[in-house]
Amino acid sequence: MSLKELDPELAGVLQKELERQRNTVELIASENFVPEEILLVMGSVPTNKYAEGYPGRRYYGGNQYIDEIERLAIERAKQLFGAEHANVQPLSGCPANLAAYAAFLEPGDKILGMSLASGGHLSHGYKMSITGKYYRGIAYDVDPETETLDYDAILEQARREKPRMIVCGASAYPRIIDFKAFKEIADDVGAYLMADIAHIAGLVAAGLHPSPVPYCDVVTTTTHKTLKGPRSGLIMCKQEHAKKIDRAVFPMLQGGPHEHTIAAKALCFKLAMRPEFKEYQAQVVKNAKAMAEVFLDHGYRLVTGGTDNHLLLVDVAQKGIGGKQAQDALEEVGITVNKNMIPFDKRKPVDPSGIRIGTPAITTRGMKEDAAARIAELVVKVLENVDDASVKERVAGEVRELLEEYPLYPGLSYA
Ligand code: DSN
Repeated sequence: MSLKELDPELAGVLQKELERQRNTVELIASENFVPEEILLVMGSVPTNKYAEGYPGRRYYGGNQYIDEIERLAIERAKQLFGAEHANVQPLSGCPANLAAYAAFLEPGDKILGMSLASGGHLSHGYKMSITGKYYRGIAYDVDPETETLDYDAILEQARREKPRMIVCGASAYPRIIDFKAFKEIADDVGAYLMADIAHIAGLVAAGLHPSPVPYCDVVTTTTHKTLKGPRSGLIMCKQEHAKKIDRAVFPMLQGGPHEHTIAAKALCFKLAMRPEFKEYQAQVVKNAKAMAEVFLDHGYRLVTGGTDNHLLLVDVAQKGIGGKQAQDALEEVGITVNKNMIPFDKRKPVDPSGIRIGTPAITTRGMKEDAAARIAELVVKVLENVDDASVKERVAGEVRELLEEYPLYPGLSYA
């Protein structure tokens, strides 16, 4: 029986989501489209299996092939990132971060992480997150003038605050992060150093962004952003911390690992070692730069003045538009972005001053600089005519026309 016959209601909604993905320009910097083979593996039979423990040390029988799958994922993750140890069981980014803290810290210990407005993440010790309730989160900001990381200022703050752990890595920072500089700061104050490379993991794997692995006690990431794998997480660390990390993931925080997703991660890591992956990541960066140029040409202010990676932050408030208004107007024409705080934002997170734009998803669809620039022109047209229905209608038509050249999952159907 087909899914459509078994559950027409669900099949219908899945089809609508597929069509939405096909018919919109996806510019959310943390999103991507996985290869169909990853979709296939995510829907595979290891989902039926309980496998608490680690390869060779399971609490359930019947895990001989599951062990092989998990070992493949571990070995490939280590090879891809040059890591001494990898734990492939974290369910996603926040659980990976919590496990990293749980491995190294006691409740109440101080974490020094990047502030949300500067581009940090909730799970880096923010008060609304469990990481800010169990641990004491202190935030560093970027430099108010350049909006880039000021390593001297962070060093001073670290000397003052004496954190037990320093967290580097960001969700909305368009520039290169100097992990070596962070290591020097961590060593100076005797703190552990953690990097959360969820956003830039693909660039790091491709050698297009310096790797934190040689410098950090622990490195966490999601696997579904620039890395283009299943929605999941990964922790890497030095061998000396391996036991601590493994124990923090299981049994401290998680139960049965999602081995079907671990299988998909094994495939993702293999694909990330291919030359095509490196070319893809290089194109992601080129596309982001091409978009940045268009915004600058139209007089828009970009946070830090541009980008070195897969994303840019456009200060729309400077043009008299709220981040939410910009996001909504773009959604109307079939362009998806997210509203985002900018450093030292004077507006509230629900309607901040910026929008964040990323190129991983459009690059996966095959777009190069010309298409990226064309999209940026369409974004500008909408931002300059947020209340003009006829302009938005014309842009929506152009969006549909453009997307026809870049089919997504052409053979897939749920309905
Ligand atoms: N939600 C991710 C992002 O958009 O950056 C981070 O968790």
